[in-house]
Amino acid sequence: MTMNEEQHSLLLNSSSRFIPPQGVKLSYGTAGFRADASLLPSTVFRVGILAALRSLKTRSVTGLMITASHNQVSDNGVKVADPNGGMLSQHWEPFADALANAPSPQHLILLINEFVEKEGISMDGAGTLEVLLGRDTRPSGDALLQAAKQGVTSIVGAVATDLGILTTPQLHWMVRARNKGMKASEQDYFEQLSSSFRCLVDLIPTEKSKFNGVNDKVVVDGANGVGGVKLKDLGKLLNALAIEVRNSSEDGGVLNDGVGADYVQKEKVVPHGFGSKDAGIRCASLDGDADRLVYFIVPPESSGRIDLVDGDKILSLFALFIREQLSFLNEKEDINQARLGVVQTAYANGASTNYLKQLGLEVNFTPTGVKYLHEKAAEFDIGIYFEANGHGTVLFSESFVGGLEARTNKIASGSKGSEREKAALRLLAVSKLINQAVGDALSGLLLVEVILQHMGWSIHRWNDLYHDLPSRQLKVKVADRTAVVTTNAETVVVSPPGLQEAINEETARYPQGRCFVRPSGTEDVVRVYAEASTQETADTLANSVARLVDQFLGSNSS
Ligand code: 16G
Ligand code: MG
Repeated sequence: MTMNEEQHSLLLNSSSRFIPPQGVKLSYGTAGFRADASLLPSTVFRVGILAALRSLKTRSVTGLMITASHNQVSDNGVKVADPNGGMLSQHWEPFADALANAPSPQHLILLINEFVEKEGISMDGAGTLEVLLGRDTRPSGDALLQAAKQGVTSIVGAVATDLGILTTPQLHWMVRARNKGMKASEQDYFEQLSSSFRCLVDLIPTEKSKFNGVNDKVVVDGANGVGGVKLKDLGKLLNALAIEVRNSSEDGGVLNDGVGADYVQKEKVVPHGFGSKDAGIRCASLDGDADRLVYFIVPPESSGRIDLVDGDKILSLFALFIREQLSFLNEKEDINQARLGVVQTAYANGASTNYLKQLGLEVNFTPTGVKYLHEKAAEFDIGIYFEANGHGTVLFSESFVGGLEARTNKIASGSKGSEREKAALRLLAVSKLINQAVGDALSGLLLVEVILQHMGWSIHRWNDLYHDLPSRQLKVKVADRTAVVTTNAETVVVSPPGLQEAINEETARYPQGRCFVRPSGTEDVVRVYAEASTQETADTLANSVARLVDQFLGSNSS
């Protein structure tokens, strides 16, 4: 089933215009290819081919996003959105790696022929064959998007639809919507988010409708990326919420430079544009492509430090709200015991896990990376997943949403239903508000905001749900990070032998000590995470374990 003459010459022609840089090996990694933008044209071109083949295989629309998220502005990256709006199917990742690294057009064509045969893809150009393309605000984005277009259209019959500048979650949302036959434009995205937000506001219990927040405005750091601009557009559709956007990329700041969710979460300091004048008010930070969200508080006399309200706390807030709605629903066991599950990674603060368990929730752990958390969360009727870094969402199963729809259809709109009916309406609105394809800072922000209004809570009240254990993260440069192999959602090292025993021995010396190491999926380092009862002991534990990692794998070891 090899390709015909037309296809062969089309690929040969186009790929000879995109020769890969010498001596660079790229890997699809945790979430797509990332590198200095100057190295990427051939990779992006080839990912265009990949996305078109994925569309051909699934007979559905796929997506291709050009972004390097929270990385510096000179970097860029590319990833594929699968037909369901999620990440590229993991069993295609090795093919993505092979494609990106094929040294010549001839090798590339050979690889495609082999793969197409193995996957039983017929290259007949029939049926849906469309790839939606999006990019963030990076200056290299436009040229790379053109390369992606050429890659897509190197497959006979494939159409590349350029959607211009989007957040990553918007593109994923659109791919999902298209394949479900739903309205899928950016305007549709804004309308769905704003109307479900309004619906949730209308369902706020009257006794709580007077918001007790210290300040009824949320101030958002847009990382000088795409998120701030989009949030301004979305904000125009919301009456019940005042959003002030700073670092929106329109005021000349540099993308991810001293701003954004990654910076705020890792450094725990105020981003550029924020300071003591913001003491006590509700602040939030997006990352460069708006798929991460964290909140923070500038304490009085902060000297630059912040109180971080991270992904774990967002998860806890969502879990609390959803659990409350489910308890109303289940009162008469009408919708039978919906299965609610939460998913975290080892980076979740131990205090958050304890809190969630105390609520009686089932807490699951997966390795780092959205694709793993998402997959696990999809096993539940309602699955809430978050990484501490602010990446997460709430997934609703189709059958559960079907049940809610059947129940809420009976309720005349505008009528004052029972608590149970309102709970069903609220859950349905949440399922429409929060992005079902992937973690989305904009929809996450709206859900946080409306839940705070619903509860009548300030950010301080929310932040007081539990107190984080002090923690420390370090990175260690080693000769070969792939020598570290882990199991149990990255909490246990199985190789090199002896390292885990040494970590256990060290950790046991610290009250409330917890520590793990793992190879990064995005950087050439081994990461160390430590938690303990005080900041000082967390720091000491992290440093001691970093030394152990160095002893076992140090740059000088063979
Ligand atoms: C990527 C992942 C993020 C993960 C991070 C870990 C996606 C969309 N993004 O940014 O979820 O937390 O990698 O990086 O999956 P690390 O492996 O370098 O620690
Ligand atoms: Mg991101």
